[in-house]
Amino acid sequence: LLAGTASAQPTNPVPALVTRDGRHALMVDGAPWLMLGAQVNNSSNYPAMLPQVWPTIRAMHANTVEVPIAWEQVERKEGQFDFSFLDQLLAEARQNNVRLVILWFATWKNTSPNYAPSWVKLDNKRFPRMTNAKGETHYALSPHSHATLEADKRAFVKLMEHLKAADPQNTVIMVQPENEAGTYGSVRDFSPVAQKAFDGPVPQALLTRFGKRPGNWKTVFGADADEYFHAWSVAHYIDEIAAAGKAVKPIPMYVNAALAAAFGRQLANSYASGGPVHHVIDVYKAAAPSIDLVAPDIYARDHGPYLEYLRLYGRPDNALMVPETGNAAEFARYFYPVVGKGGIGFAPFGMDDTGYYNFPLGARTLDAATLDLFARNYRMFAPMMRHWARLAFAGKTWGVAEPTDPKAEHRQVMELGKYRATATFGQYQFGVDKPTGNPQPTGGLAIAEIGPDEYLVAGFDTRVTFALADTKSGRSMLYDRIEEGHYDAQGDWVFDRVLNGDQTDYGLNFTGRPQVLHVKLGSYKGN
Ligand code: N0T
Repeated sequence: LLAGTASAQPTNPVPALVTRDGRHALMVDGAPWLMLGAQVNNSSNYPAMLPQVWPTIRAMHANTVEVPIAWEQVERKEGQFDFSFLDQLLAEARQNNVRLVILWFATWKNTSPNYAPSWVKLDNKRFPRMTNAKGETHYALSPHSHATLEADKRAFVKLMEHLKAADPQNTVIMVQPENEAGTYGSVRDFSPVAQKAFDGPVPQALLTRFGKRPGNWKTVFGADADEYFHAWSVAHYIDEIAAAGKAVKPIPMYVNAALAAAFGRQLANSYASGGPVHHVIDVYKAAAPSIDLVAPDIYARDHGPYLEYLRLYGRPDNALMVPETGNAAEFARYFYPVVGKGGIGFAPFGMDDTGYYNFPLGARTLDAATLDLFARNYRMFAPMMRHWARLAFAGKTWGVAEPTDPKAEHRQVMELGKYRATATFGQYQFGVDKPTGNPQPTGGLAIAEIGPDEYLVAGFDTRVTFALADTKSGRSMLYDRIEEGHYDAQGDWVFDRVLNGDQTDYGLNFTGRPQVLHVKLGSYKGN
């Protein structure tokens, strides 16, 4: 319209992970975003499969889909690149009004090089595999090969260049370089080149992070030396790839972990050693400054370990995100502690209709009833996800999932500051009976503080009561006003009715109906 108004054109900020006061937000289009995610099956990364992806994604009401892009698919012949699937994926994601997370399956996919092109995975001479402690060839590619790193990096940079050109609207909001990196069956690479590095000095960044004095790996880290060395080597390799990609387009990048046991310490050759398991998060932080966060793939069904993983990975220096979780019914409720702890995203794995089910990790079959347990959460949260993400970034959210440990007595407590909320599971709505748990563990509840003495409360298959946290205040709490309503497509609150009487006198009941409440609490002197 006018010359020199270029700066007045609408800008499209690149997605970013921001941290403030030890809390995190994934900024998408300039505001915090809550990833109501889903990950497709591994081999759904071809155009012919997409018609079997979108119906499931739509049924879930997901707003973000995680899809692999494989090195073998974009560079089948060395130096010849083909991003036609990515183009198709971008177009169809936009039609379906969802954002994307790209999973770069390359040097390591569940630790193996199966997704590397044939010219890589069949050429041990040029792209060496690791050597185990016995001197035998190990299946995994070595993180100490410069040639492998350069080849992977070159393809990844091409991918990011393509994204930069083909995705000015940032349909892709995050990228995951590699997938479940690390190594099964050998704690580290014992090849001569690796051994030489192992006998050499520990890098300064790691010494600083751990407050250690200089030395070689064994003298500095003792029993942890082998695994820390491997974690450093793998993380550093991925960091170089991520940094080169970010130099093209600086969108958030994360790595996902095939987890070690939540409690206790296993032998390092019994899990993906060198991957971002919880006890090496600090190694990753030192080795991979270009990686925005490390994330747990949680397939543990039990409440205890699940919550422990959330605790281990949700840190002031590490945003909580669950990029993969089981798609069996009992995983759906874990959405609530994730969003309650300010998590930026949650994604069940295997969400398409291509006929593969990774039981016992996930569902035996993804039937409609199972799918709907995930869908009901997203349906309810979709219109308020921006609102929720802002509140989470401000540290004003809580959430619980139905526990299965008998010691928990079907009860979870949330300390909200001035108030305490107690959630119980498997009780009649009148609330005089003891909680016995739901027929299957489906209960989940999230609470956000939206104003003084006022809370947004939403969930399913849960009862909740509020009380003053200070039981000796000489005051009694009452429900001043409880509004039931919903958020509209613009994210504004729409009042439907006031809850009172039986609906509030004995506690608030969340059933299988989607229910969002605004609960205003009050108190009076006397008890
Ligand atoms: C996950 C998924 C996919 C015997 C498994 C979990 C995804 C990857 N890996 O369906 O392969 O790409 O990130 C590995 C869990 C191993 C447990 C072995 C139990």
